[in-house]
Amino acid sequence: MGQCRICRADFAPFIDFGKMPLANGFLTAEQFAAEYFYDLRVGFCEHCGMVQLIEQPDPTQMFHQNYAFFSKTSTKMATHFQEFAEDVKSHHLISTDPFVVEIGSNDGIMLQHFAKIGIKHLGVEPSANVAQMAINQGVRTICNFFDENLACQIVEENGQADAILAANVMCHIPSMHSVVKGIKKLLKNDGILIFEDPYLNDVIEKTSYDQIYDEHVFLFSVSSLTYLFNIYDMEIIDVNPQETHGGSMRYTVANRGVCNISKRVYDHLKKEAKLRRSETYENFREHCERSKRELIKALLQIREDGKRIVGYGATSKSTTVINYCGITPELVESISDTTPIKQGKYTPGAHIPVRPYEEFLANYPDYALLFAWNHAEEIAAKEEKFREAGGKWVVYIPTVRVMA
Ligand code: DWN
Ligand code: SAH
Repeated sequence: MGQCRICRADFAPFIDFGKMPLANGFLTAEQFAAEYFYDLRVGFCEHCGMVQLIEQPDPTQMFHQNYAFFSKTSTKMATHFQEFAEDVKSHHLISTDPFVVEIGSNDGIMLQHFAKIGIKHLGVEPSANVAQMAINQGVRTICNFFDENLACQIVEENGQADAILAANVMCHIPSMHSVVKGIKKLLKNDGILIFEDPYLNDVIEKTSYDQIYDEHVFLFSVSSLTYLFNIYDMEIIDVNPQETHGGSMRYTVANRGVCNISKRVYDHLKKEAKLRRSETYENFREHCERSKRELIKALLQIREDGKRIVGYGATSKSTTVINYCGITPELVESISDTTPIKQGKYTPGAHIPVRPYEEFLANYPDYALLFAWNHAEEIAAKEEKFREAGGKWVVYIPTVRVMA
């Protein structure tokens, strides 16, 4: 049993992925013996509708000076955040000297577009290595976890914000009440909060269970967030589905009564009726189990045929897939990744070697298992030569299949 982080009601898990290591806990052979594991179980709170982990490692174990994810590793995401910033600049910064705060600003992928034209801005980023990268590029960044206390400190030092932005971070923060209280204090009365996160309905429809890992403590929906913001006299005034990260939702939130509510919000609330029924999650569990069986069967068959498989992208998501499905280095010999901090290390739990991308190019495997499936378009364009050389892709979202 768990207690809902939003409404305090008790709720039961609907799926248990078993013992899991930290999704970004890439490690050296010397660190294997002391590796940390927790139980990855997910539940649905029938009272407020929030889908969440039962147990989550302490945030300081996940976000620190050696954080392994750098946002700028995807060129498509760089374009996405440039467009996000343009949209904010042209529609939401109406005061003469606006102030923009971004929570979870990582390497500055979005805030750089405000910094370079001299807009007053501040990033809040607890992982010191990625924060430093942003600072080096002229993005003002405070290295800390966003919460109510930090929000008060920011207001004292900088004044209130016109816009608070957050991408793929709100769902990472267990203490949501402190976060929303902080946002409420930090935002001007007519200010705007715009954030996006993986969308629960996409995860359910695509069986993208790999969006579930330690860092993602919540899977948000319009309904569950409506419940949360309502407590603080705030309302979702618009929602915009995004294709990023396999299906996300961008939420625009304001203090109650300040803006009109878009029809899209009501439409989504209606569409989400099935997300409030527990059988949706029972079905999801069955789909996960089937995906696991089919993926292992496909990989075993390829190996029995004497062919080589290399993973593509040592993503956080892959930690759930690898450990839940029981993928070993005998099945997937290594994983190619462009991030220097991951290269030369081993994947969490299963200890598959992570190798530089150049090795993939120099020695194509027969099959590449697409762990970075959310970047499929960008990767397919880049890897045309692999396909021409006879290389095949194994994909598992939304269903397991091999693509020539
Ligand atoms: O929510 C989160 C999202 C935004 O980013 C975080 N909790 C952590 C992280 O999740 P992820 O690791 O699953 O994100 P990505 O963007 O799917 O990771 C892509 C990985 O693949 C990176 O390690 C870089 C690598 N990569 C690659 O080797 N070649 C990526 C691309 C596009 C490539 O061409
Ligand atoms: N916004 C970026 C990064 C997402 S990864 C993008 O979309 O690509 C999640 C980021 O949130 C990490 O950089 C992590 O260090 C940061 N983070 C985690 N908890 C946080 C908190 N309480 N406050 C601010 N940032 C946090």
